[in-house]
Amino acid sequence: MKPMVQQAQEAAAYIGKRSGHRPVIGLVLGSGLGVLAEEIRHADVIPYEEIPHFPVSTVQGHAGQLVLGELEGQTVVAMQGRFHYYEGYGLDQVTFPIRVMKDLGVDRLIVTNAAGGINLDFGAGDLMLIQDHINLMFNNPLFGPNAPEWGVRFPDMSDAYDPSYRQLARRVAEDQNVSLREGVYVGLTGPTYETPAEIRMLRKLGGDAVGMSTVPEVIAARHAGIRVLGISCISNLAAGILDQPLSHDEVMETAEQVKPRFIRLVKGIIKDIRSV
Ligand code: R1P
Repeated sequence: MKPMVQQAQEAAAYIGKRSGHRPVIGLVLGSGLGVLAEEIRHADVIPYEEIPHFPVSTVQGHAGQLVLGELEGQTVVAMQGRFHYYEGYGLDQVTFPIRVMKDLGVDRLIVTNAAGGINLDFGAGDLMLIQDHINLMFNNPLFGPNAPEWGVRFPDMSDAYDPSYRQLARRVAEDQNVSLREGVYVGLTGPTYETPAEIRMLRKLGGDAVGMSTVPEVIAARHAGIRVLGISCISNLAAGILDQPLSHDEVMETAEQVKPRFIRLVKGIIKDIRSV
């Protein structure tokens, strides 16, 4: 097998041939949130299976295609569908698209996800600005020999979620009169949802929301020197808070309701993200 660095270069070269857009902003769209990509103008859509070395999406609500084009005057590349560890991919594969984005010229990334609310003040349908994360996947996409072409051996994670971007997001939310929560995202492997006891533990550890993605992508992005903004859509309150079972259908339904607010907020952020 070819080294991942070369695989990413080949994937980026293929995308560069398929599209004339030269994106500088990357978007990872979470469960049910892929609809944002429909706002992209002059879009070139490339199904993942056509891109050399790219994994394919297997989860409902993740279309499995890259969308390149213009959004709010910026050239973007959006992942309409991401990869998760629980799908059986290694974290190097989960984060492969981030490497490809970097090779395409992306230096800013907006990651989004659907997450369960741990913080008892949160409600379903809230949007949460990710302040920081806790990696409870017991793995790291940087395990193994370091690729110096991609980044340093020991990346700093103290400001993984860019403070200036967070400030921008707060300002945009205020201008739009949208309530924006803020908190710590905890990344677990899934695919089971958490137990009530696990949720109590995560709350004690300082988590506000929980999900099965985002953390590896953000680690890879920071390794590559990409600045990151993260937004969680609180799709439900996590196990044990309300007396009801959790389901992916509910996650998708909430994403559907949040859609207009989510789209407006992210577009507002994209409009100004190059100026901060
Ligand atoms: C569970 O309903 C799924 O929704 C979230 C979880 O991580 C899990 O994959 O998806 P995203 O994180 O991709 O939004």
